[in-house]
Amino acid sequence: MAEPVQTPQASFAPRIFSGIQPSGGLTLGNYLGALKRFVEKQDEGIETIYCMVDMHAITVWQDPAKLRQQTREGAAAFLAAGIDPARSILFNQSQVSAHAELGWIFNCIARMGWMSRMTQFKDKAGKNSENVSLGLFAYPSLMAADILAYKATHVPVGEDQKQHLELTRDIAIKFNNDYGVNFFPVVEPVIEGAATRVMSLRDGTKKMSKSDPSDQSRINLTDDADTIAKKIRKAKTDPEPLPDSLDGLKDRPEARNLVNIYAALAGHTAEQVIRDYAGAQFGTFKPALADLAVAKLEPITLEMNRLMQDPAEIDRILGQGAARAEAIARPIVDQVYDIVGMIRAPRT
Ligand code: AQP
Repeated sequence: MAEPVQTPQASFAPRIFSGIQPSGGLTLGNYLGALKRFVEKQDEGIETIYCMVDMHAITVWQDPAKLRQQTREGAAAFLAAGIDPARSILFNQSQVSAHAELGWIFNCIARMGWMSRMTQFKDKAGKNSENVSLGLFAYPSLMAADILAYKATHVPVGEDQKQHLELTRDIAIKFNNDYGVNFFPVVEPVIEGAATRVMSLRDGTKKMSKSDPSDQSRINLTDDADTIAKKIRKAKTDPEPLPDSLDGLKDRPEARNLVNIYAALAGHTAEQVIRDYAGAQFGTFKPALADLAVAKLEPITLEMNRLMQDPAEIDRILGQGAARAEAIARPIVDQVYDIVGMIRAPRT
């Protein structure tokens, strides 16, 4: 094994990568924790690469026709939220084989012990860990490949992905050390905003998730105005009015969640929301939140519906994005093969 080397981060040009699984319809959690911030990043003068990670989605069973529909719908959500395919690269993961190829190399870098500590695997596998797919266990190493196939330096994500990004850093460092190279950057997670972890509307201790069996637990980006308002009205809360400081929300996870959602949608801090609504009952706060949610989400939903009328156009955008992504990732993965010692002979 070669001598360990330090990785000077300054030598890597900044590049942003992030993805969303088409494992269901996108939720308000995906919007506030990821999509909304992806759009903001587009204007920061750094190259932005965004991906519907369909290969991650099949780590749990997906009906093929639904997977295609969800991938297009996810892409439509990116576009409707403001991702401009001329300024950002937008594609679906399986169209760029570099992800799977580098994922395999990283399966040989990551250690079983590292993977066994991943809380998302434990949560998703639950008591059924003997029966879940090997892909679900290896998920974080494919995620590292998604990011590092582009030598991305910054990854905007929700709070739940923090541990996977730490693993991505460990994989990059171990690869660099094992092969005595300064090849991969050590990525920075970018976890920002008032709603980095949007919680279920039925249980303030559980993450809002697209695969939660209860549709009442989440707001889907495809929900119409009435449905959004109803779900917020029925969201679990407690009988107390809102306090006059954030400290007063410490043991009130459901109330804290609604305040965070309001803040993130309004572009305020949670402190500002508490100042504005100190002493308010949920009978006042929930309708205000519902109005705000509808005002922010309805234009996105309408635009998604419009885009979904023309699936061929969505596929065209994803194909173009894939060609641009491939042009970046292919030479990087080819260099990885050279570093690792794979022969790449000319085809005669
Ligand atoms: N509740 C959430 N709050 C804030 N951010 C969230 N994200 C997801 N849920 C929340 C962020 O959205 C991005 C894409 O996530 P993903 O779809 O790839 O996977 P996930 O985190 O496992 O999301 P779900 O909805 O829970 O999917 P399923 O149910 O299929 O597992 C990430 O940046 C994530 O942090």
